[in-house]
Amino acid sequence: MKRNIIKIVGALMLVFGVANAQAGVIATDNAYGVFDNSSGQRYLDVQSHGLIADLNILVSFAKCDNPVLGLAGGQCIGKGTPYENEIVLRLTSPGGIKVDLVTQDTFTQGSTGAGQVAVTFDDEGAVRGPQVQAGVFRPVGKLSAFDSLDMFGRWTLSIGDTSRQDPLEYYYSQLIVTLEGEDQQGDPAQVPEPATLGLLALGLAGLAMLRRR
Ligand SMILES: [Ca+2]
Ligand SMILES: [Ca+2]
Ligand SMILES: [Ca+2]
Repeated sequence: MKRNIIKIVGALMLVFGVANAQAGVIATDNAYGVFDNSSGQRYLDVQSHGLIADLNILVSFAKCDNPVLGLAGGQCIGKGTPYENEIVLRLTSPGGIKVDLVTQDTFTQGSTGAGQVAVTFDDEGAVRGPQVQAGVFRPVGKLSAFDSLDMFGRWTLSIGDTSRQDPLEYYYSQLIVTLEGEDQQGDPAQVPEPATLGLLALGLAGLAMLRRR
């Protein structure tokens, strides 16, 4: 009996440990779209609560000379100027705080186009180059504006292309969050959560009661 209780407490702690390690992708959108002298929105719905220690967002897109790449993505087909200066991306929190990721003229017109790329916008990322490239880069605004907010609710990614021709293609996005109490690598912090401590106390109390019997 005592051994069973130890097993149960151990299993519960394991479950809580795993649930606590939720840094990483907390919401994804995959609704492909083409924007050309137009704008639109994509929604990233976060179902659980937690205070944000750090938030990054990955956006996969393509900005090529005509024609569009379509769902297949890949390299640019047209080899002319991709007009990367037309790209606009902005993230808005459930409570309405807006952070610009890319604005008009953040990038130069570009030369031949990078094809479909995945760019992670991260305050702690590298300094942006003049042209679109895949990687981890600092956004125009500061994503730290979202720090210590509850992540729960509907996040909005606004996507725009500011001029005709050479459409912006959107593929997918991911909201990546480290919660308070987790370290910046996304592992659970070494300090046990109160909930885990509570469980441990319950387990120990159970053991003590058994022993008394
Ligand atoms: Ca940060
Ligand atoms: Ca970050
Ligand atoms: Ca355009």
